[in-house]
Amino acid sequence: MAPEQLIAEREGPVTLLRMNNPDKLNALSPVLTRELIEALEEAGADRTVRAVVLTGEGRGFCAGADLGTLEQPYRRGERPSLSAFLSEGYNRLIPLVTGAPQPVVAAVNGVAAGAGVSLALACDLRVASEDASFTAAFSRIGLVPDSGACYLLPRILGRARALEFALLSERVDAHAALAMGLVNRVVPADRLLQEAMALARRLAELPTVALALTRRLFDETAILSLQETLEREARAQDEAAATRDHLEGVLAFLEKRAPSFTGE
Ligand code: T3D
Repeated sequence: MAPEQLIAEREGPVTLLRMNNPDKLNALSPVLTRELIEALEEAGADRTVRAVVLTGEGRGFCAGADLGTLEQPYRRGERPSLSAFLSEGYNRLIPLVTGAPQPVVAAVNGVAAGAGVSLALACDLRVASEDASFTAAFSRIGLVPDSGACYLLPRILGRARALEFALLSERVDAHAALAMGLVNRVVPADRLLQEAMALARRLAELPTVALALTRRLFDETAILSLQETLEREARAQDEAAATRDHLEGVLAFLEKRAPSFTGE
C-alpha cells in the first residue's frame, strides 16, 4: 500500500523522508508513526543507503503526538493507557533513528513540539531553517517528556538548560536553539533542504560502520565508568577495524590520496 503521510525519496546514497501531514504540522498520527517505522526499517536494511534526511512538509517539522486521537476517548471519560501507545509507536520509532546503521540528519523546517522535538534530537545532526522553532510542549498538557527526551535533552543541552526547556515549554526560535546547542546549524529557509542534503551526502562518503559505532559508543558509555568505556571502545574498535573502509582509510593515508569509502 502506498504511504499516505510520508514521502520517501532516494537521491543516490541518501534517503529523504518527508513527513506529510501538514494540516496538523506533521503531528505523529498512528499512520505517520507506522510509515516512519516502516521507512526506517527499510533504509536500515539497505546497505546502499549511507545517510537519511528527515524533514516535514508545510510549516511544521513535527508537532508531536496527534492530540486529535485522544479527543473521543477523553470526551467519553476514558483514559487509554499512554504507555501502551508509546510502546507500540514512538518507543519503536526512536531507536530506529538512534540505532540506524547510517547517519540521520534532521532538516527542521518549522515548529517541532513534544515528541517532534524528541524525534529531531534522536537524529545525529540537526540543520534548522531560520523559520524553525522548538517547544517541549509536554508540560503544557500535563505530561512528562517522552520518546527519549529524558535521555536526549540533558545530554544535548546539559541538565540546567534541559530542565528549563522541559519545565517551561517556552517556544525557542532557531537562533536561540543554535545558541543552546539544540541544533548544529541554522540556514535560510530557502536553502534548508539543499544544505541538509549536502551534509547527508558528505556523511554518506564517510565510513558508515565506524560512524554508527561512534554514535553507539557515545550512547552506551554515558552511564559507564572510564574503565568500562575503555573496554567497550576496544571491542568496537575491533568491529570497525574489520571493515573494508578502515583498510581503505589507512592505505589512502599511506599512499597520500583521498580515500574512497563504500560503507563495507
Ligand atoms: O499518546 C500520547 O499523547 C502520549 C505521547 C505524547 C507525546 C507528545 O508529543 S505530547 C505533546 C503533543 N504536542 C503538543 O502538545 C503540541 C500541540 N501543538 C501546539 O502547541 C501548537 O500547535 C504548536 C506550538 C506546535 C504550533 O503552534 P501554531 O500557533 O504555530 O499552530 P496552531 O495553529 O496551534 O496549529 C496549526 C494546526 O495544527 C491546528 O489545526 P487547525 O486549527 O488549523 O485545524 C492545530 O490544531 C494542529 N495541531 C498542532 N499540533 C497538533 C495539531 N493537531 C493534532 N495534534 C497536535 N499535536
